[in-house]
Amino acid sequence: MPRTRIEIPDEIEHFSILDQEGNLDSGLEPNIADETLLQLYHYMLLGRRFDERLLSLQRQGRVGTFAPISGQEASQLGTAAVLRPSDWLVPAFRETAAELWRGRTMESVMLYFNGYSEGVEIPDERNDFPISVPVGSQILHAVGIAWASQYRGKDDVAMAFFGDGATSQGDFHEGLNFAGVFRIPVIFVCQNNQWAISLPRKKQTRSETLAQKAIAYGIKGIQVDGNDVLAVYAAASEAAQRARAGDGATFIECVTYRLSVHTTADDPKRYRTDEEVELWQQRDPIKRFQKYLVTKGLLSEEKVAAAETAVKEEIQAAVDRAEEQMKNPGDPLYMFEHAYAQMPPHLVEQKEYLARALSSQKKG
Ligand SMILES: Cc1ncc(C[n+]2csc(CCOP(=O)(O)OP(=O)(O)O)c2C)c(N)n1
Ligand SMILES: [Mg+2]
Repeated sequence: MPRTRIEIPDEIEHFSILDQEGNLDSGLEPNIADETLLQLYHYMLLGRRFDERLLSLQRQGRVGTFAPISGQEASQLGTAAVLRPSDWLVPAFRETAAELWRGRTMESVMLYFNGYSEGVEIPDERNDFPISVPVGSQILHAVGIAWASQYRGKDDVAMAFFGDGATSQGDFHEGLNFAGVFRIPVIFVCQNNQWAISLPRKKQTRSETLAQKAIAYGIKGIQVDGNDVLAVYAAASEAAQRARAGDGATFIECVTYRLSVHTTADDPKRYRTDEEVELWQQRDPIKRFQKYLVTKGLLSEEKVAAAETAVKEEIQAAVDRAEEQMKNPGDPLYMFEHAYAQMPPHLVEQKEYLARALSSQKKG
C-alpha cells in the first residue's frame, strides 16, 4: 500500500490590529461604535485600578487571597464585550474585568475574596456562572450550557475562560471533542498568559501554538494578540456569529501576560526575570488602546486624567460599601442558596441541622 498524505488545515492564523505602540492597521479596523470603544476603555482602566487596590488591601489584611488580572484586561473585555446579556459567561478565577463588564459589582468581588458566600450570588437576570477554581472545569460547564441552549432552539452562546495550564487537563480535551462532534455554540477563550503558576508555557506543551489544538477536534482555532483589544473583539465577534449561525465552536488563544503575581500567595521573582516582565509592560494593553483612542480623537490627556479620577472614586465608594457590609458577619445559612433551583434532600437536611445549631448557639 502506498503512503499517502491526508490534507488537514495545518495553519493557524495570528491576528493583531494594533501594533505594540498602538498604531492601527487601518485595513483591519473593526467597526465598533465610539460609545462601546469608550466603555471598553473605562472597564480596562477600572479592571487595572481595582486590581491594584485589591492588592494593596490584601497586603493590609483587608482582603483575602485573590488572583490579580493586570495585563489581561484586553483579553477579558474584548471577548466579554461581544456577548449579549442572555449569553453565558463562565469565568475561571482570574476574570474580574470580564465579570465587572457583565454587571458584577466590586462589592461582590470583595465579599467573595473575604470569604462571604454573599459574594457568589448572581442576580437572576444575569446569565453568568460564579468563579470556578478547579483548572479546566469551566470548559465542561460552558459546553453543557451551550448544548442546553442549542437543545432549546435558542441562539445564546456560552463563553468559557481558562488559562494555558488548563489545556493540559483532560477536561479540556473532552470538552473540545464534545463541542466539535455536536457543533456546540461555545467560545473557548484561552488566556495564554505564559505561566501556570511557576510552569512556563514552553513546558506546558510541545505544540507551537495552543490554538492548533482546535484542529484535532474539528473546530475553528485562532491565535490573537491578547493585548490588542481590537483584535480580540474582532475574533470574538466572528466566533459569536459562527456559534449563533449553527456553525459550532471556536477556540481563541489570547497571547497575553500576567504582569502581577499568580495569586497573593505567590512570589513570581522566584521563577521569572524582571526583564521578562518589563518586556511585557511595554506591550501594556491599556497604553496601546489609549494611544489608538487619542489618535481617533476620542480621548485626550485631560479626558484620561478625568477617567482616572472617576475610576478612583468609583472604586473608593465600592470599597466603603463593602467594608460597611462586612462589619456584619455573613449569614452561614446563605451558603445553601443560589446553587440549586430545588435543593437536594441531603442539603435540605444539612441546612436544617445548621439552622438548629445556630439558633441553639444564640440561646446559649
Ligand atoms: C484541577 C486543579 N489542579 C490544580 C489547581 C491549582 N492551580 C490553581 S491555578 C493553577 C495554574 C493554572 O494555570 P493557567 O491555566 O495557565 O491559568 P492562570 O493561573 O495562568 O490564569 C493551578 C495548578 C487547581 N486549582 N485545580
Ligand atoms: Mg496561565
